[in-house]
Amino acid sequence: MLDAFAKVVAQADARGEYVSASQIDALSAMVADGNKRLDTVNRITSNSSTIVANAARALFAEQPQLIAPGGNAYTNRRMAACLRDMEIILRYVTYAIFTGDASVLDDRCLNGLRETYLALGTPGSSVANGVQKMKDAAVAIANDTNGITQGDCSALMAEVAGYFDRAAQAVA
Ligand code: PEB
Repeated sequence: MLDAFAKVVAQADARGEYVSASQIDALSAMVADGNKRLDTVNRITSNSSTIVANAARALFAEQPQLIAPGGNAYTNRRMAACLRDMEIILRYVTYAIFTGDASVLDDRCLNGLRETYLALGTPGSSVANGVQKMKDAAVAIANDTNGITQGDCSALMAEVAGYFDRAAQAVA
């Protein structure tokens, strides 16, 4: 599990080099925009239940076979497992946003997840669809300019979207 700083050090060490000026510039920009990152994590975290519930509702409206008898989210036990999985994925995405690095998401959540769903007979493409819906909701909440000082959050929002895309691609 690395953060953006530790990753740069690991890469530099693997080459036996000092941390480069361009790497320092990139990390410096990340620090300068740090409050945007923390606000983003705070907003997504404090709206996590809404994000998960709405994404799941939209997924089941689009793919009603999942909640029909015999479906992969049919019975309360499977429904609970499904909501829990979405919550877990969202939680690891917030860790990645926080650290500015995907390694915690990769190592602790996505590694082997596709194989797990294959073994369970859970459709990974449907999970990916649910993750995309969480992405849209999370970005809308994080990027809401209502009532705050407006700044340019486009790079950060692209980064946030990228972590969701990474999770969706890992299971699709
Ligand atoms: C991954 N999910 C399930 C299981 C595991 C995970 C390991 C099996 C054990 C269990 O049931 O608890 N666990 C989960 C995860 C991590 C982890 C992400 C990361 C660290 O440790 N069913 C659907 C939807 C989808 C879904 C498409 C979007 O119809 C999910 C939600 N996951 C789902 C379901 C099960 C499951 C288990 C229904 C139960 C499967 C079953 O028992 O039939």
